[in-house]
Amino acid sequence: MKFSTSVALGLAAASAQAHYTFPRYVSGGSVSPDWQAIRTTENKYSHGPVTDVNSAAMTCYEESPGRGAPQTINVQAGGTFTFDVDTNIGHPGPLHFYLAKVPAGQTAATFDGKGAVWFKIYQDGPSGLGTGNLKWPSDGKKTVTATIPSCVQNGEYLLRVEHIALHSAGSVGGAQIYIACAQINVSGGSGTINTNGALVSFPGAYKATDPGILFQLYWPVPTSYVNPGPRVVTC
Ligand SMILES: *[C@@H]1O[C@H](CO)[C@@H](O)[C@H](O)[C@H]1NC(C)=O
Ligand SMILES: [Cu+2]
Repeated sequence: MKFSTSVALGLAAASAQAHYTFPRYVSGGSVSPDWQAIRTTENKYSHGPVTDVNSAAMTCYEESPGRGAPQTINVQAGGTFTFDVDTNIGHPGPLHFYLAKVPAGQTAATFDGKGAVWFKIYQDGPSGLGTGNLKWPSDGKKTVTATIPSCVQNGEYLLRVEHIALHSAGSVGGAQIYIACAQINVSGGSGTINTNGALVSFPGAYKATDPGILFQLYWPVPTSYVNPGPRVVTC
């Protein structure tokens, strides 16, 4: 009895270690404290994923929706924002970044991120398609960096990082989605961005059966990967 309990605990610890969160940002070479400009996520202890794409957790995976984070970080349009991963991107899959402009009368700390407000600014996919040896650009990364498009409008935004782990994605609900939202204030943008037809809601943007979510990672050997969600908005 004792033996099997410790074996079970060991397995649980091993799988929890592969899970991850995005609690910190990197600025000027230093790493921030946890949950300063990034809203505390529900998985801050478990590090576990969202697996229901229709869940309210798909917005920002917040522990306490409505609370906001204490800080909002100034970022230049065309500049970057780096999330520090706890402990690293431990599973294979695509990385996405989305932005949502905070509506007039609200702030990055108060906006709930609901509605068709999100546009995608980055996605990546694997190399090695058709070889049985896929390589995902974010695999094992300790930090992930979003570049804020130079053509955005100035003002406050939520910046949503999303990594979709595909190692168990061959059945519905098997994809593991890791999410966090940073509060940023953008200046220096040209404001010429065109988000027509590219604004989505979370939840709402994805279906459990989207080919990039319900996906056989290992067999049959994948020959293509289609990221879920809208087009990437570029300048
Ligand atoms: C956002 O940036 C603008 C331009 O630098 C600045 O005037 C404004 O005070 C900033 N807002 C916050 C909340 O920091
Ligand atoms: Cu995991």
